[in-house]
Amino acid sequence: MITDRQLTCAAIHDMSGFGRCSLAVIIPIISAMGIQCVPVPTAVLSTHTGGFDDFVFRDTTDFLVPCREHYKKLGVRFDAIYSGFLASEEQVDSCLDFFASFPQAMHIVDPVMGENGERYKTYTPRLVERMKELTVGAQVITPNITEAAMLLDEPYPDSLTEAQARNWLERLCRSAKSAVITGAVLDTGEHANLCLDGASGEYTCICWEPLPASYPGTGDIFASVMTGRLLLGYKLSDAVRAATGFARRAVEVTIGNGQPERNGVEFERVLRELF
Ligand code: PXL
Repeated sequence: MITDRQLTCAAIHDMSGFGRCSLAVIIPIISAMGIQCVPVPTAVLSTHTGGFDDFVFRDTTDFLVPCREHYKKLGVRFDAIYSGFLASEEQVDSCLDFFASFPQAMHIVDPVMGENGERYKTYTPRLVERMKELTVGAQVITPNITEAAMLLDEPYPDSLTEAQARNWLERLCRSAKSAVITGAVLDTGEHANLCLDGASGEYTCICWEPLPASYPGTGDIFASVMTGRLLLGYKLSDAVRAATGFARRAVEVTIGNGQPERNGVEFERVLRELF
């Protein structure tokens, strides 16, 4: 399955300095999997927005299109384009433009918008509406349960049955080719990552007993490992299983570190497992 050609992934996400989110996590993880990561920052922040006040934020909207034009001119070949946190409505158009410019690449959309039933501080209702457009035609989308509810115009569920979660996946697959829902709380009390491969119809539910802590950036760890595995030729269910396992291991070694949850997951301690 492993190819010897250097795979390349453009990562259209923000660069948040402290707190282990987005590009600060995505670049090392994708690189550890032997894949070249080309970061395309949507914003530069001093920290992520989950639990920090007074963070410094610079929107880089005017950077995205010229950046894409430069790569096109250079003839850079992307095997995947993986998008996440966006800073403005206009960046939805820039991402669509990126996808259209590299049609042979795998388009992975993490529709980063919120967690625990709340929108992130910088996300307006209009930006949430526009994020729905990005999911149309994507190979795989990876909303957490909060984002899945937003995409489907459903109220945030405290818990849901597996049948409901599967129904949500089917509805998400009316826009995207395949869908993953992360961090769902099932009515059994278990937590789950669930996926539906739109092409094969394969449905997978990976459950675990809830852990005593929850960290920002866990979704970025999950989606980066999943993206890497897909690029290495794994089928969706195996990529999701591997990504769930790695994210869980990283969270397990972080629990009990005496740090606030906002400092993020100490994935550096287990990064070598991806090599
Ligand atoms: O991990 C999601 C994320 C990405 N980018 C920024 C964030 C968050 C979550 O809080 O604040 C800036």
